[in-house]
Amino acid sequence: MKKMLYGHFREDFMWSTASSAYQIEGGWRADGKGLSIWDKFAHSPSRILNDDVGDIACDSYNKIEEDVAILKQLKVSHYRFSISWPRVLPDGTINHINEAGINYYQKLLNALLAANIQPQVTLYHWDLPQAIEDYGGFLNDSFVKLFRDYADLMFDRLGSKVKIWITFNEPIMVANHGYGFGGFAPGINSGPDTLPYIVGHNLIKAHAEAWHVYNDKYRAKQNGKISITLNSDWSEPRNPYRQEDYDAARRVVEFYLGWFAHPIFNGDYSEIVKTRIRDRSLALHFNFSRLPEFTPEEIKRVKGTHDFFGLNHYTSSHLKNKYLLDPLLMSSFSSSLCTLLNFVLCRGVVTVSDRVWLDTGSVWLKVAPFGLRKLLNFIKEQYGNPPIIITENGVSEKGTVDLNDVHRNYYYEKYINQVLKAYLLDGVDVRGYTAWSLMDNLEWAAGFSERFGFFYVNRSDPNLPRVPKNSVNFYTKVIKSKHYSQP
Ligand code: GBH
Repeated sequence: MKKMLYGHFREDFMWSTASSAYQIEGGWRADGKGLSIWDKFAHSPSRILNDDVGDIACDSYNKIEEDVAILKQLKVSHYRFSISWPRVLPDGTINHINEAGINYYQKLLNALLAANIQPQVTLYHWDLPQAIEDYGGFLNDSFVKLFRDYADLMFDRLGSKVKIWITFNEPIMVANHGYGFGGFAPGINSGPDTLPYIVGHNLIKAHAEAWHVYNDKYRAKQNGKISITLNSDWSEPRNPYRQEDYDAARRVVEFYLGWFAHPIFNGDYSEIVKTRIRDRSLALHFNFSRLPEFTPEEIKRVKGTHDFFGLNHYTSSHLKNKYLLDPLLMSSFSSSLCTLLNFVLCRGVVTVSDRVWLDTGSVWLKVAPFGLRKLLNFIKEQYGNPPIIITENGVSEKGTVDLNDVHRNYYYEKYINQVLKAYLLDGVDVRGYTAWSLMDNLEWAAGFSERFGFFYVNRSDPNLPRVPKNSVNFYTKVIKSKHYSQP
């Protein structure tokens, strides 16, 4: 039997839990807020399971006190939430500032600080102002300046109270699911190989500009840290004795995490990403690669725009090499078929999940704690041993409400123990851990059906009370002991 590890994280370890604006705030038209792409998406038929919408969500817009009270109950040192861009800038531009929206975040920040909870603030967690989308959204490179101006305003108005900033949450989801497969807002289904690369390129440039604004104008007086949050599963070779499976597994992480991490940490896209996309583009009779190129000045501007590595991680899979189907054949598939085949297969691999791994309330999420330790080590080796903040990790349930969520305790126990191993045994510089999520909320296209929260939100009661699940006690115990050991 494997021994559990006993030991301590750093004294200043950040124990956090998270949420995002569209998933919890509601108040979709309150006090001058503009519409976001998720407002529009959710109101289109059949985009979200059961046609759920985030109009009210958990009503956090009107429940600052309740939310801070449950954070206090959890005893977290930090809380990660996001700002709704159209709430503060209804048309996306600084031409029209919605003071009522800024006021909400000021009040939330004040309440958190009064409770001695440090904020970790995400500028963009998927709710683009619809007004920007109407001009092409992330496909239009004026997006870079719009994001820069928005970030500048937030640093100016809120920055004295914030020490941790995150520019974008999971840019790959924005690119692939928003503009490639269409399962997320704005719901554009163009296939995985065209628009997502343009979107990704603009996201990287916008991130870099926000980092530079902070660095040049605010860092000296506000003394905070700013970076980006990337998500990745861990990919384990199906057969580690087969070099081609090993290479395939690695290629997936390089494509997935490396798409964004490589330019930001190492400069430019990695060779493997550049070569593969170029080869496939040429085989499809393009006379250029569909992956945009950075100019040498841009490479310099982007490289090093990080103060930590923000990581979201939930699950792992096994990977087998798969020789690419004939690219012309692939291109003749409808994009919905490509959705089925998915991003990964289009890159020459097949995903298999281990039947031994436990199922959860999300089809994509199998419990495989070892993967987090491996991914942390991958980041340490590939990106120069950066300080890492785990900005999300967690598990869901579905169906009948059971407040005795022992499966969640099990998940957190095993995953946090792997983080401790990475820190103590492998020397990975882990600075914080964030459990997703504070409370049950709108799980994007899955609506309210998948529940990740520590607190159950009773949606049949108009007051939307937050009811603690068993895992509240578990997480609180872990935090209080400041270390982790098997209870
Ligand atoms: C995070 O994304 C988000 O940041 C957070 O807002 C969200 O609530 C949380 O996870 C839980 O999902 O539908 O089979 O194509 C996590 C990464 C990757 C999870 C893509 C959902 C969809 C797989 N996500 N995945 S599928």
